[in-house]
Amino acid sequence: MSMFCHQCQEAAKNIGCTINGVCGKTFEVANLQDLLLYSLKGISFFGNALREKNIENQEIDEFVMKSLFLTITNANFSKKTFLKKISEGLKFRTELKKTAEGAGIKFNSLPDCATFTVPSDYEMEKKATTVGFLSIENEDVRSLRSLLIFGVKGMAAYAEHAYNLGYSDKNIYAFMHKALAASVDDSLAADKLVALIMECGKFGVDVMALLDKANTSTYGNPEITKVNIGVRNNPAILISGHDLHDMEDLLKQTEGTGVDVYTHSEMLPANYYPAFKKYSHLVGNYGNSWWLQKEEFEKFNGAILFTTNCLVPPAKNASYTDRVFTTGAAGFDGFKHIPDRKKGEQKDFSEIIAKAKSCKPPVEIEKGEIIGGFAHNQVLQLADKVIAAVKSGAIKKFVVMAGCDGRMKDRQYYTDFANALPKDCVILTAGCAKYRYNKLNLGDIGGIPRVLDAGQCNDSYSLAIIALKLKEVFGLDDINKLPIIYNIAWYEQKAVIVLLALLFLGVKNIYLGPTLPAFLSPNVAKILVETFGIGGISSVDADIKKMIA
Ligand code: SF4
Ligand code: SF3
Repeated sequence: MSMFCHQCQEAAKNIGCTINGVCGKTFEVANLQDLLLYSLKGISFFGNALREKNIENQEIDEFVMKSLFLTITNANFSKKTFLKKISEGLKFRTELKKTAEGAGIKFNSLPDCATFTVPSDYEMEKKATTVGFLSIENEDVRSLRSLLIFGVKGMAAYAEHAYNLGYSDKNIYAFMHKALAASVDDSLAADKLVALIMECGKFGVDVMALLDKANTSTYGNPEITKVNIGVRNNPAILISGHDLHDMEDLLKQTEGTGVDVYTHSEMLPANYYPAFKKYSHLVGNYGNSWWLQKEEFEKFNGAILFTTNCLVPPAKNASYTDRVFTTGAAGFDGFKHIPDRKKGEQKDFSEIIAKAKSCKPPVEIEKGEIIGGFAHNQVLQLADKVIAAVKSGAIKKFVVMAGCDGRMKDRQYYTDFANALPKDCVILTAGCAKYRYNKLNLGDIGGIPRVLDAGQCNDSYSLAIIALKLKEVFGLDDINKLPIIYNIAWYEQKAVIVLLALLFLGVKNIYLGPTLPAFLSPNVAKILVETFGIGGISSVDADIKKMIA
């Protein structure tokens, strides 16, 4: 075994990747990600203790958040980035240790993550093979800590997008430290870890609310929008990932240059924001969800910018390698990386724009329009219509099909499920899961489209707000009495925080697929089933019978 990673839905054999990642991550990068996480645990060991004395270090809080984001699935594949981050992390750990000693904090003993040293890259790589999740012997403890840490990784991703727009919450940083420190505390019994996982869900709600506030205060509330999926005849840039501040900088810098901008995958919802819709060179969305990028990037012809996940390592003979740029948490040795913006300035995208100008226009792969923009503010404006449709029986059920898409063949289930749903059901979606059914012609119910797309995966928050509003309007005492069913697709760790947030809000009986997480031990899975009614999916027919009944 050269590595062990079990954090995403593609984990080999639904156990874990052990040779290289199914995602394309090399074993070296996987191990270095483990070591970076381990050093963050060491940092948090001190950071958490210091917080009890009200001593905080903003720079280190931000480092922890950004580093966690680097380790989520399909964000960063760059070995040199991880070597650098581990060195930086160990310096921060030393700084915090000194601060703790200076503050008179006494520790009975220090865990290895708080003391280990790696004087060379070689030592670093050697140490990295010993600190992954398999080093936790008890499978239930390993499972609970995994669930907690993967939730925190998703939380960090959303926190960073909010941070990039100038929004942050110290309590969220404090929870990251608390959770990371708890994950090396062998005295914590399982019930304490379960409580922390629930608390993680609470901060999941908070971080999505924070990001919602950051996005909507900066760019306006998403509104119903028809998004063009065809192309124009100009050179162009395709922007992928989730970071709206990058979107803003790119649109500003490309305006008037003759270079068009298209969104890709999770950036599609940028088209719904008033502040972006005003740019006439934002043409629309190109392509589908992340896993189809190898073929679609060949055809796009222009420059491509990854602001976050999901990046797929290119084939050796890919024509587009020199056209791809990364920024923020995204990284791949071989793609050019655009550095962070300096305070108060824009990121410098001039190199991407120059590259785009030398490229041919995109090849058209689709034509037409898709509709979206049904985030909470917009849906609540339609509340009367929606409520009337529910009361008259025109809408029988809402089906939340939010989350992630992925390349497993089994995900055809979601297309078939959407197609097979009775015509009086409306799908509420968010995240790249939508690409499995957002181009089907599912029609509408009295003018309400049968697929309502709220936005990116973090906009699952919108779906929760809508559910809470409906609960209030219908005078119900329990969110589970609403005519809403949850059939959620997961892939990476942002979906883990979304799931924990829904559980914290009291949502029960969520169907989770296409497979249950590899990191759930039988006992932990049992807790989730017995406490929250979480279940897996089976066949479309059987599930429709079960869920719609
Ligand atoms: Fe495997 Fe997923 Fe980990 Fe990649 S992120 S190594 S696919 S479990
Ligand atoms: Fe998709 Fe990667 Fe999760 Fe933001 S882009 S939802 S998988």
